[in-house]
Amino acid sequence: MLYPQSTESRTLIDLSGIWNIRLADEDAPDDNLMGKPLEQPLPISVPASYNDQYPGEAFRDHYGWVLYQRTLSLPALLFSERIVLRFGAVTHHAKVYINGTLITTHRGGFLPFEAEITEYVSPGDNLLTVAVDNKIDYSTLPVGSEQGGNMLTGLIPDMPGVTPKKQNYPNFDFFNYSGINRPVKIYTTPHQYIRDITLVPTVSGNDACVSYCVETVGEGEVSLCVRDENGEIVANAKGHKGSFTIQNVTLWEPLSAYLYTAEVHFGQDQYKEPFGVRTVCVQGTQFLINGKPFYFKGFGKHEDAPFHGRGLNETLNVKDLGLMHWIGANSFRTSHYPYSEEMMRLCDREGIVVIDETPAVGVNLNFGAAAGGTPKDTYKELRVAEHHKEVIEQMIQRDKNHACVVMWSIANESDTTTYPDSALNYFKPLYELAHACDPQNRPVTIVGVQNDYTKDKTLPITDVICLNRYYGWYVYGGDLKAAGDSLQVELDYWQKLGKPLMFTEYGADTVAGLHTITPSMFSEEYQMAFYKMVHSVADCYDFFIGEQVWNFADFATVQGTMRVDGNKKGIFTRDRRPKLAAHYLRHRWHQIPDFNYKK
Ligand code: GCB
Repeated sequence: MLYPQSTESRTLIDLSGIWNIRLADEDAPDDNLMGKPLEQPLPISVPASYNDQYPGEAFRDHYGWVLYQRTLSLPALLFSERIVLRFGAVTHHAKVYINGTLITTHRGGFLPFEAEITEYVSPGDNLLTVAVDNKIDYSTLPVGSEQGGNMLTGLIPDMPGVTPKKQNYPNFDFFNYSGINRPVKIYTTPHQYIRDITLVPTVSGNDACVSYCVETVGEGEVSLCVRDENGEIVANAKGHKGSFTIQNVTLWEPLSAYLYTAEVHFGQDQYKEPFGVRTVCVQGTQFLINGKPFYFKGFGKHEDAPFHGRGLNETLNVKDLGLMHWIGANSFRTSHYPYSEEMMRLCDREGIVVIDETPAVGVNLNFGAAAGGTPKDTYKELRVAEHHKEVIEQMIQRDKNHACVVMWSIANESDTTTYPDSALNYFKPLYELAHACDPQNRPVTIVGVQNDYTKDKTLPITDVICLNRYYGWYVYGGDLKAAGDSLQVELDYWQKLGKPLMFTEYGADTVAGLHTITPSMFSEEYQMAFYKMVHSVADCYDFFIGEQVWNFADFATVQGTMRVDGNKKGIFTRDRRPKLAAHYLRHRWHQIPDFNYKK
């Protein structure tokens, strides 16, 4: 799906601003009432999560549907064109009505969707209503408890007369921020239009050969004009499919980005797709970018900020990438869902390398909030298989042209060891699907949870072994010697597989400002000692090709005994102040080259 833009043939209207909102019920709203103005609505900022915009549990812990509404005032001059309404992301399920008519629905809270609305709108005022459901359960990604019930059952007997409030219990460790989290836009195209563009670069010597495919609707000829960053034409092509050559190409390199623009013409329509030329592949135990062994230095992150929640915050995106440059990082993973298109475009431009992850988190009923009792076969109990395919397809479809994306992560911390065959049967087709969907055929991974790795049959089929490891925190917390020794035992095990391995998470909760002479858990000194311990082990292994620490910054989670005002494993605080470990990592990462760190 193309990112909406204004060109010589397309008009773009951004609907960001103050909308109306009304909290609704657990059950879907009555379609027949969606053409009426909301009763006693409150103002709400879009895009942003609604949870932190008002004080009180009603907003923060809302369970179920909310109704958003605004007037769409459309100029008459748009009406000779095709008019499209597009949502960057609505978390988690949306029903969209115009003037009371249901025009589209979408499930999944982190990917865009759109609908042509030409027939449903008239010049002047129209009423746009968006019903949004934030319920998570065994059928959603991410996974939550069924029916808003607390997953921690069995600790106490049933208490007669006690009815716990219904709320979302995430089977994952981040707050279930909800609402219209990304921009809503209207754009026009001519009636015969460009639907999609696919670009696949290869490099040979000093030149790039880029094969392309332009999908269109209607009759007509396609032509492409490719410009460099100075606006000079470097290649031309004609036809829906084909290839063009860029001579003396400037490569897109990590931290040294270069973007070309493919200006595509079809009839009256024009679209400008930025793209970078770089190659990615796994060879033996190395991860090659532009044919050179790359070493990942960076973070697992979140889209998370005070007030905005998970809503698009472009100031914060610029700030975060600035901090990555400051600290010497070159990469991050979009833990645990695809990030905004705006962030992906920024990473293309800034040369930040991205591991792009689906929202498949919590696919594990023997872990976290779901754990306890007899072991469960996650893949028999959850109802996410079809939706999991959908999110893989939609994520790759959205992000396929981004130079910054070098690998797809199709899940975070699924249960791969309680019923190893069940997990393998579930994941093998998904792994193959991801490869089949990607025209650039990037490596595909599944991020592994700390477990009895010797039983795991799933991770070994992936292209890069990506591990989340908490030796020194959840395992051997406070005993960094035992932690380091166990880490070594585990790395010795994986080394035999002959594939590259990296850490996609490792970290320790750290309360900013808490200092101890002798490093002890939760202090800034312990966080630094923890990282030094892991690095002293990992640096000894050539097949260890990257370190992404957990987390870039402190972030909000559900309330609970495990979290004091959220997860505190940030290298930066939630307001982006550095903890002690930030200075240590900065020193280390500026000394580690992006390429050829390991032999
Ligand atoms: C993990 C999860 C991440 C959590 C982290 C933690 O393994 O992937 O979502 O936040 O651990 O801090 O416990």
